[in-house]
Amino acid sequence: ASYGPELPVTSPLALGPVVSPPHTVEGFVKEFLHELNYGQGVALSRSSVNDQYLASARAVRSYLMAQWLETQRRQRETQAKSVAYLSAEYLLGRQFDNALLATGLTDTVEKGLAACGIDIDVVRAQEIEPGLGNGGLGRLAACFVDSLASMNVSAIGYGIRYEFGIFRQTFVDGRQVEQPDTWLDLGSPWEVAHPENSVQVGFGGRTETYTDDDGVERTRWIPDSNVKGIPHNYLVPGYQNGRVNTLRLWSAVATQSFDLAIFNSGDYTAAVRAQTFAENISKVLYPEDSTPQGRELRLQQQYFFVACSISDFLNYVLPADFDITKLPERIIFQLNDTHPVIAIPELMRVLVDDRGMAWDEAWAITQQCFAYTCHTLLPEALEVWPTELLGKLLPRHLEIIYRINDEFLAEVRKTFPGDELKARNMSIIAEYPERSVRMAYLATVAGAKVNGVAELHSQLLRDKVLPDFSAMWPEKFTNVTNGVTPRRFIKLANPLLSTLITDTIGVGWLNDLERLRELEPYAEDPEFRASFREVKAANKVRLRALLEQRDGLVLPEDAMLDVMVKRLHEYKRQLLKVLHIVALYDLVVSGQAKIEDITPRTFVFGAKAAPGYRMAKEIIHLINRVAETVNNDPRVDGRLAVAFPPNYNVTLAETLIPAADLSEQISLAGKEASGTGNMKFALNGALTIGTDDGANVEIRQLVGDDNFFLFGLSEPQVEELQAKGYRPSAFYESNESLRRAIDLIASGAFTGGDREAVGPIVGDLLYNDRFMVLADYQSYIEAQERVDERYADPDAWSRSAILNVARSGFFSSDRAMTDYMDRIWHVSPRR
Ligand code: B1N
Repeated sequence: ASYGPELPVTSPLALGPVVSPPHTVEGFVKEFLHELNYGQGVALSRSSVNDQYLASARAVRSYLMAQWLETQRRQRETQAKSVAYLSAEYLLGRQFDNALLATGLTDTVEKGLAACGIDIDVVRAQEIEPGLGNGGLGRLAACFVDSLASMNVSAIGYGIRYEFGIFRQTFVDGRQVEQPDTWLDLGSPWEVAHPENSVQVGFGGRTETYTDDDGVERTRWIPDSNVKGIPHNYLVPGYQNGRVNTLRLWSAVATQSFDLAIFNSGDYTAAVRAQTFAENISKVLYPEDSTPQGRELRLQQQYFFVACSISDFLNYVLPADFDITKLPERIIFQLNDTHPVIAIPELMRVLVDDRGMAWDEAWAITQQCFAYTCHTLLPEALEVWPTELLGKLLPRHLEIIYRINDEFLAEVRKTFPGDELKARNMSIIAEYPERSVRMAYLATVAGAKVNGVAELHSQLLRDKVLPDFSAMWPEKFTNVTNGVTPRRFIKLANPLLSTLITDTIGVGWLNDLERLRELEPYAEDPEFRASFREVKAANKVRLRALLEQRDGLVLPEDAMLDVMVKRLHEYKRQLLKVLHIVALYDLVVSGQAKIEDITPRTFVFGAKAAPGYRMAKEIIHLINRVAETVNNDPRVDGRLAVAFPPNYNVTLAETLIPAADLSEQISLAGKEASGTGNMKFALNGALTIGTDDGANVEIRQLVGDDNFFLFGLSEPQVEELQAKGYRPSAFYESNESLRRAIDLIASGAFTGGDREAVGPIVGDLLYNDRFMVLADYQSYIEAQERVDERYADPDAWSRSAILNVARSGFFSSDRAMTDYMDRIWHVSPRR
């Protein structure tokens, strides 16, 4: 309540003075009832929970609006250099609590609603999270915009307002069935549409050359269809600092001119179909994580949102009289993976064709305006677009790409004279298996900087993915290790831990997360350890209640909570986790171990599979079958339990992560670019069992070897084993526990005797095993034994857990933003 303008804010942007409602209970109630009565058009006594949610959200939003207008006004005044984050995904999570936290209104709103006879928790639960992303990459974008606002950096996020976000996962007989995510159905109180600021985007058609009035030969693109992009503004509030940035998401609709031509031809149904073409573009998020399919609609989405965004920035955000040659002084476009890379030829087209700039000047500007972040190492995840498809959809862009490539290859030939193989390897255009554009190469050639997302990843990116480019331009390459926002993933997700931290080290750590270091001495304090354990226990109670109410799952009490939540991918190795569970189960049912000697553990999985990823779906089925068998076997007596709540999302993560004891980060070394869930667990006091992969490496270095359970091959060892010829069956034959576990699965013990149901998984493990599950099995089991030993000593465990929290401040996304500002963007926070 001590925060925010109590007095009217006058803004020349507004039609009149902008008045923030008073930050008092009465002030909120008045605003709330106004929204309920005049916005929703219902009386309090007759209002539904949804009415109450929408009215509360709009009331809270009105507090942010005054600050948003003020932020805009200041930005116009200072014309400071801004960051434009271009991302096809933003996995935002629920907005309500985040807005309350940012404005400092949590208590006020709770009291105000209570005064109206409304329980704030019921209102909270009504919000459907905007799931406009697949996983880590989309969530990272959401953390970054949060940090930029919280650090008072002038920034704007651009993306797509998908009508359907990531699918809702259900299980039918243990198999994944996808349901559409109808997140907009009950209204979306956090967005403001501005159809009057819509942008027109072309597709298809042809190019032609002509001579302009000055006698200069020019090119123009004549598209054969147009689509209109409508901006939807989302407010991105900084944490109690008065700044509210913008996230601008585009939705596609048909244009008048598009329809008209066809209407005039008298073909009414064709005109209606054209409408569908346009509206399909922002219809649905592609549910592929890490292995994008090269579909035409995906390229349409990519071009659509970057063309809208560039046009918006140049024509609406910049002042009308802006000198376009100064563009690099005003903007840096950060490309979130290759999805927005078509922005590079688009900016060239706008500068050269639309604004009449000379090619060389336009290219020099473009090269300063983009930077590229790579998020993967998997070769199948590097986007390439067949030139046939790209040229049909964006003929002018393909010409521009060819010219960029010609000039680039001339430079390559100068740098490496006589090395024609080098030129072919580095070409932006691949010739095999079909002629296509390598988007990562285009981004590297055009970008001022290229970064990976963890130390190991950036090193492998330089050495393995783009070695010729890093030899040519070593200074272009840098690392920025990912981070997560402590506002959402500590303060909101773990209020009890937050209170304990504040009681111990005082306020101020939420936007200065290195201060968690001050907790280190308390790792030795028995009283603090006890309080820390109480927090964990309470978070488990909260999780049990949620899973029971959400999914009808009843978790045992008093067990170690062992959690693996992330997209389902073979490289992430959920199967290794399954083998561990099956091996423990086998010990019990075969009588090799007494059930009393097994550490009680509850295994929790959360994972969506891409709908077309067959093996991933088989693995989901297997997990569910193992869960059913283990949970219902009386010999196990509930000491081992497996829970797989469907539809893992940001909202579930916020309750699950704070309850976890053990964090599973078990990808094959060299495959997980970074991981960000790993950071959230460490910050919430879980210990990690993990490979030397992605950001795990840095987590272990920071928290200390003694407080991290490392196992498995290192990346060089993986390479070595690959080179000498990996034979998974050799591991199967020589390891009894492993053999028994695989045999048990293969026998149909978990699938009601059906051996065929597990055939693909077993066959792949024994004869292919691309991600070396069997090679790392023994090491994993031994590490799990060390986990059990440590867990048996609650004080030793708590000590390690506390040290994980104290030493993980580095993983704040605020730090990541500082690194981007220093190494890539060369912008600084506003005062
Ligand atoms: O990006 C995260 C990393 O922490 C993860 O390690 C990485 O796997 C993830 C195509 C992707 N890489 N690539 C994608 C997502 C959607 C899509 O259509 C690729 N996601 C990642 C943040 O750096």
